[in-house]
Formats: sequence, C-alpha cells, structure tokens
Amino acid sequence: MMSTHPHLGLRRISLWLLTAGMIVAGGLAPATAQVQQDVHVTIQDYTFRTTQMPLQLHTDTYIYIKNLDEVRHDFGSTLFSNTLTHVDNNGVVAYGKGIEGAYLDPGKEAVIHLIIEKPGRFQFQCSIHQDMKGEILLLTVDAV
Ligand SMILES: [Cu+2]
Repeated sequence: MMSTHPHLGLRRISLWLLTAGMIVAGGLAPATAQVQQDVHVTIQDYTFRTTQMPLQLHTDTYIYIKNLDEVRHDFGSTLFSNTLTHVDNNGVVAYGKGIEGAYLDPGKEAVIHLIIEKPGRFQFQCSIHQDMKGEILLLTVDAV
C-alpha cells in the first residue's frame, strides 16, 4: 500500500522554490541591471531636493550633491558606514567603509560613489541641522 507523505511533499516544494529564487537572483537580475545610476541632490533653503529614478542593488551609483545655501551643510548616512564609498570633493577623493558623510561649504559640490548591496532604506541627514532629512528610493521589495 503506497500513500503519499504530505510533509515530505511540502518540503520538496519549498526546496524547489529556494533553488528557483537563487537562479533568478544570480542569473537574471544582473543581466537587466543598468550600468550606472545617478542621483542628484540639491541643498537649498535648508532642504534636500532629490531627483532620481528608483535605485537598483549591485549597481554603480553616483550621488551628485550641490549646496546652494550660504551655510555649510552635511550629507550623512548610516548606509556609508558598512559600504565601500568614494567621496569626490573637487578632485580630492576620500574612500573607505567608515565614512559617515560629507560636509559641503557654501556653493560646493561633491560626488559620492557606492554600490548598494543590501535592501532597506537609504535615509540621509545633515548632522549640523538635525531637522534636515531625506530619503533615496531603492527599487527593492522588502523581505516579509
Ligand atoms: Cu545643514
């Protein structure tokens, strides 16, 4: 007498789903990814104004920041602390995983280059003016 084992069948299905998920993540996603993605952040009147498309993971990302105010501002994010980040400030490039942010004097620009590897929120703020905050949109589905 042969009877199907419901518990075993369920385990097979979940294993198959796991394998299919790994194939999609490892094979198809990079083929459709862009080569480079840009974010433009303008600081004016103590406000961050962001122009961007939703960002993809594992893609070269350039954040162009310009400070149009008459005071110094900061572009800081906890995301930089775990991510290899380049900050180009008029030809002087700082790099590393321990960066917390970049100060911008009046009228100055900086370019931040990084590759975002983990889904989540990309929030940033000015450490000089605590109520200046913003968020960069990531094109990722949060794990439930
Ligand atoms: Cu500020």
